[in-house]
Amino acid sequence: MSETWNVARYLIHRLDQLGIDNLFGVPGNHLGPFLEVLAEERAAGRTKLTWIGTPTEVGAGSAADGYARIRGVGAVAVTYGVGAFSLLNPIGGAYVEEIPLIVLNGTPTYEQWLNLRSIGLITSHMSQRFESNLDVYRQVTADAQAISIGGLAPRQIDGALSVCLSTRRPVYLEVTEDVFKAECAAPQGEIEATPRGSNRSLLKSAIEAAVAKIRASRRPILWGGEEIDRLRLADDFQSLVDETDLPFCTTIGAKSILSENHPRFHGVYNGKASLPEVRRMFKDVADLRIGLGAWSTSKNLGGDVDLGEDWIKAAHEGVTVGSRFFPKVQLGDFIRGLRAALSGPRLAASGEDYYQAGIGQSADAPESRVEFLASLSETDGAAPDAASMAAIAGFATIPAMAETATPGPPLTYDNLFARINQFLDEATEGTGVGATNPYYVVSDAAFALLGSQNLHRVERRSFFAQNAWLAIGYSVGAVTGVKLARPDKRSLVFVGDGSFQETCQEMSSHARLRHDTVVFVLNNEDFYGIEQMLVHPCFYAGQEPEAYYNILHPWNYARLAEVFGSEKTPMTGFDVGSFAELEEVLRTIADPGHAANRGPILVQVRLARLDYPAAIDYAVEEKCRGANPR
Ligand SMILES: Cc1ncc(C[n+]2csc(CCOP(=O)(O)OP(=O)(O)O)c2C)c(N)n1
Repeated sequence: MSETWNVARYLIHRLDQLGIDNLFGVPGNHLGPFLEVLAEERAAGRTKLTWIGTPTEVGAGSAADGYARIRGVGAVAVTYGVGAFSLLNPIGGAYVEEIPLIVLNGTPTYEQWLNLRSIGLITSHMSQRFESNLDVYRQVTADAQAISIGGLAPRQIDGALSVCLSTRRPVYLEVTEDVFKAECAAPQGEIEATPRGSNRSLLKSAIEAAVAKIRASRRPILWGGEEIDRLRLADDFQSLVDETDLPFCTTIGAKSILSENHPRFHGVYNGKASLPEVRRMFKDVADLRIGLGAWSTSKNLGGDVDLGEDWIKAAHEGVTVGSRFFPKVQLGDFIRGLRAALSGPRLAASGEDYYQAGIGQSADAPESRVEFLASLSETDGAAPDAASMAAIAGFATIPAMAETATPGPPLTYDNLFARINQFLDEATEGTGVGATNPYYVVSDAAFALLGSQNLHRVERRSFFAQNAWLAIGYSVGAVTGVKLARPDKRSLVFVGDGSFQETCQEMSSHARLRHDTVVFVLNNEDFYGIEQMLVHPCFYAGQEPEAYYNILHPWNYARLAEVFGSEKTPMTGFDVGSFAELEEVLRTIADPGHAANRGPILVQVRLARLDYPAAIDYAVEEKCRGANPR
């Protein structure tokens, strides 16, 4: 290995060590020297790092975010000012959603800064505020460093990367253009997350308080959240479930942390937007809710709150038991502590029912788990299986298609997602928690998210949405990173028409990279539906007109395939206006021999402006007098 190190090479080496194979971005002259060194390093066989140029910085940031959600960490590089400010939105999202990203920003040279200071000369993309980029990124990163001296770069880079891994949040490195090739010391060792331990006595107190509350309850339920995903605690969570036999829901943000075939899984709890059966169990049947790594966000709570004596919550390195708070407790320690405390030898040895074995032995007569489960389901007392979950979701309403090609009933959000659910299930191989499915689902915000939240995902970590930050259009860029991180899976994206208009050009990356991603553009007659629902829901009860600002310019979405595709990099567009056309497209997608599957597919699905997913019925019912409940 060559002995000479410079700042760019140092950084590339560190990205390699972190397992980052793809660097997303949009170039600019200030980034030029870095990209030259990258080419040299690749030519010398010293790095696998591959540059993935995307049409926009928002797309690059979203792709890096999607990549990092799967691989654990991602990176994005842009140019000063114009690029960096465009990238701000996805980095804000990664900050809020705790996605570790490394942002590299190439800045003007030292000489150019001196020119600005001495004679006021503004080089392209500079602002008069010397620290404008740095200051802005300090708001959305865990560490922000300006590197202008080669000799100091190793310390600044390593420090920031270590913060990135330890806090699971983005970090920002700006490097002056002329310093990328400046000499620096060789890297030492590897960068690792600093382990964060719990305070032993607070951990013990938190577990004791939680166990006492659980034992005093009769019907506790777990609520697995996003930190189980971010901290890779799925195995610990599953052990807790298996050994205690407690039922669990997840947040939308943690959807598919465990296989949704798990017998104790009871659906995605999202407040009033949950399936009625899920909400009934979570809110009415269960008498204690135990949030593990679940964040208090509006999309996780759908109009509800998670406060009170009937809640235990562990998140953000602390535990709340009713009104008591225990800081400095790590989620992993807490989950493992609960498991040890709740699954004593009595349970394991006797194989006895969880409730009969102690928990629930309050002053009241204990209720057996069988009774508890029976109360969850009117039928046989068992946890709902995939079919009954689908039925609960309204997924039983899939119209039966006649053999002959009739257009079928009008497409709606609910029957569309019912059919997609069936389509996904048809592709599943195997049963139980070991089942596999070839598809990865990425949902955008708005009605798409409400529709896709109950899709049945049999594999762990096979669904995500940017469900706290909720920048519309995120999914179309993010899925570029998903496919690069999980080439073995085929991604399905669900995105509203307004959201798609934000980032549609990111589909050109899908075509360029010959990804087989399928993007379903849900076109409710050129309309920002959720905005209408949030501000003036009574439009949906026929009581007021649509707001002018929610009306979009109509596009011919399917024809974007002609714009982004080429002979070498094909892309196919479909326009689906009926159930029969949907069937035809699904048959095409499932046919590996079909030419359309050589590249990405865009499916415009035409829905009515007045339609919306049943999950948000409650908004119309609560706010519009006399509205007909469906
Ligand atoms: C980047 C960004 N800009 C604006 C918003 C505000 N916003 C939230 S949802 C929405 C409309 C989404 O419309 P569409 O994609 O057509 O989906 P629908 O609501 O019809 O399901 C808007 C504008 C946002 N969340 N993100």
